[in-house]
Amino acid sequence: MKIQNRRFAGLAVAALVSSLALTACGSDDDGGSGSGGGDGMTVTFIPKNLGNPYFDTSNAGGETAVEEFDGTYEEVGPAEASPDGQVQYINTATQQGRDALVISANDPDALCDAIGEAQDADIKVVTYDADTNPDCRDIFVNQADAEGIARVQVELIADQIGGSGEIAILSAAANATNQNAWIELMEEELEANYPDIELVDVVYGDDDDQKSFDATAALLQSHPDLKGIVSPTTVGIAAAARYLSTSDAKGKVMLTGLGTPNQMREYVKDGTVEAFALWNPEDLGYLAAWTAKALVDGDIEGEGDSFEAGRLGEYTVGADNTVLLGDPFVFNADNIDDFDF
Ligand code: RAM
Repeated sequence: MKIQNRRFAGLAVAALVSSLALTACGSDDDGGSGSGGGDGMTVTFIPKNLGNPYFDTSNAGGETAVEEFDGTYEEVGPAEASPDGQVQYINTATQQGRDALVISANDPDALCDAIGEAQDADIKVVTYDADTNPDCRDIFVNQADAEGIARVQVELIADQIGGSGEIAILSAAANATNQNAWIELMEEELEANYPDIELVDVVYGDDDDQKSFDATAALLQSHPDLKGIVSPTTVGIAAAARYLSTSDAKGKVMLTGLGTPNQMREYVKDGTVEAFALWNPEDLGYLAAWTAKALVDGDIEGEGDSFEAGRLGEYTVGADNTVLLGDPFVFNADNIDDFDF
């Protein structure tokens, strides 16, 4: 764990703290019928699902940005993290003639037809958090470099289990582009650098609390020698921590992955979890909204173009029309109380 703290020491905690604000629920707000001009830009955020504190925080950042540029913000989305549910909301936003959509995709392909229709109607489409295939959206706002996200999780679990033994992954939805990319890179990292760690299972909790809780119980049953679980989803890691915290496996089966400090605090304090990682979700939503504005205003079209993202400053669109927020950050007992999201 100390290794990771050193590795990520370059990240200024103070900067992260100062850029975090208390966030309220980012659900529907002044629903605004589409405009396509007039008073201000209309921006619709479509998260993977509603009711996930991670998206409440990121979308609150989006709402702040939209307010800053005098646009109209709304958040809509499915209760379950499914692409079908998202397609309906994309279609509705298209009919309403919104100016921009900001989407965390539940599937790399399944949204592309609906997104194409939105683009035909002159709507700019930004993905954030979870991308579609690059050719079906305008720009992807990436929370952190995928290799870095994968590496930090492998380092954390390797450190926590003493460098050898069986581990499993508890993921989100089986088609989630972000988790699948990270899992593939974690597998490569394990293979290349951790010969004594065996990945024995990958299971899916669909970013649903109860399914993730049950999947944790099932993992422990089917793998009695399991030494660690990596859950690269804020929903999964919180559910797994809740399960472990009252089970005999507490402190014996280690758990890490990607979590929010507020959801994980009690499990860090009670010794269930040593350390986990994430980025700043509020900044992610904030940056995604400013990216949408730059697209609608015609300030950016693709790679090489730069724009101002409010308090975050200037960003440049990189390869594959991607904008990169920053680095992942490791949370542990020493720093978790510095954060409130
Ligand atoms: C969940 C979602 C989201 C992911 C985070 C880490 O909230 O799956 O897409 O980025 O976890």
